[in-house]
Amino acid sequence: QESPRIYTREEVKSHRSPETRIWVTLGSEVFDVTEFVDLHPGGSSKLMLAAGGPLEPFWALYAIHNQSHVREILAQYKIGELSPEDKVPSTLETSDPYADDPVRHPALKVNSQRPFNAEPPPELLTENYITPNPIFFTRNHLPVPNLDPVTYRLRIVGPRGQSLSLSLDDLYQFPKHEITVTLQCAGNRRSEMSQLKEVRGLEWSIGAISTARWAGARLCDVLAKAGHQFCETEAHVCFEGLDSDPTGTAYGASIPLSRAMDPEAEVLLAYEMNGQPLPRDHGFPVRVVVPGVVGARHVKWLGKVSVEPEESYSHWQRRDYKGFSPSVDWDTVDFDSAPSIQELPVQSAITEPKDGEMVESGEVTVKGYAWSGGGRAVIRVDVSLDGGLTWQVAELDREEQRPRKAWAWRLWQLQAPVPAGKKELNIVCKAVDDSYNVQPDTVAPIWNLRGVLSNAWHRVHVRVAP
Ligand code: HEM
Ligand code: MTE
Ligand code: MO
Repeated sequence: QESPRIYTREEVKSHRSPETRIWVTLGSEVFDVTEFVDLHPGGSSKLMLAAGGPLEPFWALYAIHNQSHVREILAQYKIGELSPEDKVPSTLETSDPYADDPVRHPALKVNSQRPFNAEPPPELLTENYITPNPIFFTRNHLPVPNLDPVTYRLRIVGPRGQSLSLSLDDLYQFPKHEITVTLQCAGNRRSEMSQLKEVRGLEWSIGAISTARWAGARLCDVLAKAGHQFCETEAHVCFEGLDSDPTGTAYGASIPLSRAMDPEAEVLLAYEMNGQPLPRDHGFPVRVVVPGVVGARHVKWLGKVSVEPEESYSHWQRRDYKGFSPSVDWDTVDFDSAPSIQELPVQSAITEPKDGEMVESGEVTVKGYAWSGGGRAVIRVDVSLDGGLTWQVAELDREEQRPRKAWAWRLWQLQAPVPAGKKELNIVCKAVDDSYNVQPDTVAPIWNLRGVLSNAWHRVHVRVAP
C-alpha cells in the first residue's frame, strides 16, 4: 500500500475552481470533488462555498451530511492527507452554529435536529383546535437567530425605492388584527410519497400542520403607510428572514402583490401567537402569516419586506416548493417551468387510531383534521372502515367558517360500530372543500421528486381485539 500524498492547507486553498480543480478537506483528509460538483443534491453553488477549504463549518450547518452514504460518496474522491500541522483548527470542529437554538418540547417528533424540524405526534395534534405553542410543528432551514426586540427594525421598501424602518413599537401602532390560521408545510405527509419511491426531503408524517391564533398588523396597512396605494397585477411582495447561511444569504420568499394588498386576504405581520409573543422557533419578534397559503411563504424573523417587479430570487421561491409530474426526475427537472406553490390543495388525515394499533371490538372512534388552501372551507369528510368500499360521513367540529376566508382546519370525528367478525380495519379518510375539490385516492399519480403536495386519501390499518 502506498503512503498517502501529503498536502498543505495553502495547496488545498489554491484548488477552488474548475480550472485548478476543486478540493475540500474533512478532518485530515483531502478530496478532489471536481467531478461531483454538478451532481451535488444541494446544488453546485452551495458546494462551491467550501471549495479550497474545510467542509466542517458548512456541514455543521447542514447536518444531513452526517450519514454514512454521504461519507461513502466523499471517500471515492480522496486524494491524500493534510500535513499534520495543517489540520482543521479545533474551533471549527467544535463551533456549533446551532448551540444557541432554543430548548424544545420533548413531545415533538424530531425529523432533523440541525436545522430543527419537528412535528407533534398524531395523538396530540388534534387534542386541541388551537395547537399549543410548545408543540406547534417547526420547520427551520437554518439556525434560529437570537434577536433583540429593543433594537429590532423591520425595513419596508416600496416600489419606487422609498423605504421605512419600523421598530416593534411602530408596528404596535397599526390596528391590531387577530385571526385563526392553519399553517401547513408543502412537505406534510411526504413520508407516504417516499414509501412509494425515493424523494428528496425531510421525512414528515401527518404533523407538518398546526393551527394558532395570530395577531399583528395587516401587511396592507403597513404597505399603505410606506406609500404603496396601487395594485400592479404583475408585482410581488418579497420577504427576507434574519436567519442566513454562511454566505449571508437569508431565507426568503414572496407572494403576489394583489394578495398582499387585499384587506380581505388578511396577510399579517404577526407579533403574537396564541396571545403570547412569538416563540423563537416561530419567528420572534415578527413573522409573516399568509392565510390559505403554503407554510414556506410565512417568513419568520422578518427583516425586510419589499415590493418588486419579480418573484423573490430566493432558492426556496425558485428552486424548491414547486410541483412536477411523476415523470420528472432530477436530470430532467426544469424549475422555471412550474409556478411556485402558493395556495394548497384540500387535505385531511386520521390522527386516531394510529396505524398498527389494536382497537376494541364493538365501537371505534376515528378522529382527524381537514383543511383546504385559499380560504376554501371543508364542507365534508368521508370515512371508510373497509379501504374505500363503503363510506360514512364524519361529524365536523362547529368552529366558525367564514366564506372564502376559512383559514383554519376543521377537526372531525366518527363513532361507528365495528362490523361483526372483522379482525382488522382499513380506515380511510378524504375531505371535500367548498369548490368540491377532492383528494386523490392514491399517491402514485401525484408523486413528485421533491415529495410536496402529498394529499392522497389517508389510510390507517388497525387490528380488532378478539
Ligand atoms: C445535500 C453531499 C458539500 C449543502 C447533500 C446530499 C449529499 C451531499 C449526498 C444528499 C443527502 C440526502 O438527501 O440524504 C455533499 C458532498 C459535499 C457537500 C459530498 C462535499 C464535497 C456541501 C456544502 C454545502 C452543502 C459545502 C453548503 C454550503 C447541502 C444542502 C443539501 C445537501 C443544503 C440538502 C439539499 C436538500 O435536500 O434540499 N449533499 N455535500 N453541501 N448539501 Fe451537500
Ligand atoms: N422563515 C424563515 N426565515 N426561515 C425558515 O426556515 N421556513 C418556512 C417558513 N418560514 C422558514 C421560514 C417553512 S418551509 C415553513 S413550513 C414555515 O416557516 C414553518 O413555520 P413554523 O416553524 O412556525 O411551523
Ligand atoms: Mo415548509
